[in-house]
Amino acid sequence: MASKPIQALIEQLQIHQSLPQEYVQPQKIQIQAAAGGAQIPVLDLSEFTSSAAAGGKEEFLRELDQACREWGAFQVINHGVPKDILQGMRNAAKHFYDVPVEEKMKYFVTVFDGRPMRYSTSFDSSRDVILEWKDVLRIPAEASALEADSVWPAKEHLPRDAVNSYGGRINDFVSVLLEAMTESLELPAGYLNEELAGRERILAMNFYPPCPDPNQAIGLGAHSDATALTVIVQNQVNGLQLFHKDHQWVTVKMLPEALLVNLGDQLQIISNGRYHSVEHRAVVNKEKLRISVATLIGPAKSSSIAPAPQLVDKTHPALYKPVVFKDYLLNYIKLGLNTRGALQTITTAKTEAQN
Ligand SMILES: O=C(O)CCC(=O)C(=O)O
Repeated sequence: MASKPIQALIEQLQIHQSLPQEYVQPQKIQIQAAAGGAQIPVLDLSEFTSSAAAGGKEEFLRELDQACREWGAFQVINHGVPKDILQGMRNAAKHFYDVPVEEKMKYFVTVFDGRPMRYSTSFDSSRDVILEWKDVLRIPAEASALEADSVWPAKEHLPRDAVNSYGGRINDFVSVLLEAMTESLELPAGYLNEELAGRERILAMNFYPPCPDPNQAIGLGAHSDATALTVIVQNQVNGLQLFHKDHQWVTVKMLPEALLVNLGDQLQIISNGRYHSVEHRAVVNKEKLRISVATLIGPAKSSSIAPAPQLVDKTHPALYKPVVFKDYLLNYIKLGLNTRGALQTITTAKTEAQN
């Protein structure tokens, strides 16, 4: 059980220079990604949004479909979110990190109780036996001036305009992307945007400080996201790894102005397993602070999620039972960071027969 952020540990570590035992991962976790050149797909969204694009919409949809089936993740360029808004978000996250940790302790929580603002460490520091080398601030992705006082840190700790501008533009981007996915799945126009109407949008600012022994620690343990999709920007430091069945763990080499998209469990369910939620983790390093900002996008908590009827037939039986997103989330949190654990609880006998 961790009673303070890693940032608060660091001064002590400068004296001891060794990794506290509670952060040492078991030997069986292979921290290093396989060497080699595998790289996740890069998609140019302007091929979907602009009628003048050279590659053409069909080609974009084909690449999107392949990326969602094979990787469950991709980078997007020409996504429509201006560079200054991306940089504003990175700066806002760094601004929060630079606030003295004593001042931030008033936001720090160790319980995972669904409150809208959570500044914490590890995944669930009240239960994790081995801790992740990560502090995180989780807040709603957008907030009105009135709401912000209760669900965001104080203005002087987090620049609100920058976060709101980013949250709004990412939401627009997600609407376009969901429409493209709807087309690539050959679902009726608007299908995924309707499934995700009134969507949950959480912004997680992840802080991975330099670690005295990165080969023994992990920043974020392997998992797939409970949500529908996650959009990530980061500072210039890589560390996110994705699992691919042929290449094993692949370190994402993030293009500076790209958005990274990870598919989550809800898209795997809605697409009846045609698209898959990607298992991912974050590794740490000895020299540099890594900051990633993840926008986690899920259905409204009360939405019932099930495979799209258009994707279910005799040869493609429903692989998942319908589930209310709120119940799925509660189960996911109860199981802890556990790859596929929550998905397994809603798989049908057909899924088991296929595996
Ligand atoms: O740090 C990263 O790049 C991954 C973040 C992430 O997957 C998450 O916050 O859920």
